[in-house]
Amino acid sequence: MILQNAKIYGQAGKWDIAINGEEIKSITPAANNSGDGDDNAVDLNGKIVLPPFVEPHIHLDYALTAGTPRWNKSGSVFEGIEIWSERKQIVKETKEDIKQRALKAIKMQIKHGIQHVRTHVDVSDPTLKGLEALLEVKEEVKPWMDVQLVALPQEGLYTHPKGEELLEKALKMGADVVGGIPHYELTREDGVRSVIKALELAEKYEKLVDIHCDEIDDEQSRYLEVLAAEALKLGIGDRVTASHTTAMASYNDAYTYKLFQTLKKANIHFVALPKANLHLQGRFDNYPKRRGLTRVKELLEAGVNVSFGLDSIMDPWYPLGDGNLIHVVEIGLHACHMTDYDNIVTALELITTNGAKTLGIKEGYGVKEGNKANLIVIDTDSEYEAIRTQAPVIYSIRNGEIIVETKPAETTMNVPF
Ligand code: 17E
Ligand code: FE2
Repeated sequence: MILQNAKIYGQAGKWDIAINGEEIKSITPAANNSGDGDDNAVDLNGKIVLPPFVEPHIHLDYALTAGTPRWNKSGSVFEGIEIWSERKQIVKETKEDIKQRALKAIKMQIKHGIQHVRTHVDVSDPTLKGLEALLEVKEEVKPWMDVQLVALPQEGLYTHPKGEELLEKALKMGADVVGGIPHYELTREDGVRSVIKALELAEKYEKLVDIHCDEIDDEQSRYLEVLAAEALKLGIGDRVTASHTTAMASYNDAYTYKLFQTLKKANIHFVALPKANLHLQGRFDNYPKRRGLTRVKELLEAGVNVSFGLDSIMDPWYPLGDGNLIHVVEIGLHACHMTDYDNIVTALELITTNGAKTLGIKEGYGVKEGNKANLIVIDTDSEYEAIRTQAPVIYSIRNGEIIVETKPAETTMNVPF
């Protein structure tokens, strides 16, 4: 197959991308007749090619459960946790039921050009059937999606009586990443212990770490400093992610200045979830209401890696969501005051290269000769318009095969101008 007249995201000019089997064979300046005689030549007419989107933070075991057994009335993180806990008692799902929901959600993500996903999985359920389901899903979807599993002690590592035992079991079963939720533990001390424990387990089992960290509008919630400092001391920052960190939006600037000195040295990754946290945070504020998003712009300016994720597809925390990450980027740029030209034209890095770094995808990611032919095409020839129009993914190519093709909507207008 040859993709003719492609624009490569962030690069000038037009290119012909020749794909041989599963590999990108060559990328050469566009020539008018390069595809002659090749039935598999696709003229992209300057449309943008990128590496596949990376979803660095979703909860696939929760997907498509919103409203059962009840809707989240307060819209808060904490009511979400309560509802999920109730649901586990009331709705007796089998492993197969969980798999079916996760597969439906993954299909939505594939449709939107995602080929790499990190999903958190609740390991507070003593049967660990959610993890069993997702371990099977991970294998089954391999031809279309790379899946990383985070063992998340959703009901607390020390708050849940069996939290620690279940987390360790989940890691032995094959979870790739150690999770945590320190702001949900009963005391600050338990929260600190849970972060330290997560890092210890990551070292012991050679796993990555991704903590739900400070997902609360409490300016006193300071587990991020513990996570960053411990990762720095252990020298494993590149394997550690702080997710949500919404409390950072409420920290005072003097403290934040000091915190940033640690973050710059620690080299940990951040995931912000703009749609989910705009919805979940500020729920206990009267006016003025906080946005509840971490300091994305400032982190990026400090050279810290940040990616964007969706968090939820219709679950007790968030009632909407369909897997579309360009939409997350568009909203996130607004929410983080990043709607300046430079941030708009580089914004898709938030859901491509930055996410890939977070997941630890070291090799073979990117539109480059010799890499796997895993790439997507979006329906625009401009980085700026990609955001403004939220350009749809028109092709997703995996191992040299087109796995998604979308025909853009066609509109006829009967107006005189
Ligand atoms: N669990 C949690 O603690 N926070 C969230 N935002 C979601 C699940 C979706
Ligand atoms: Fe989350």
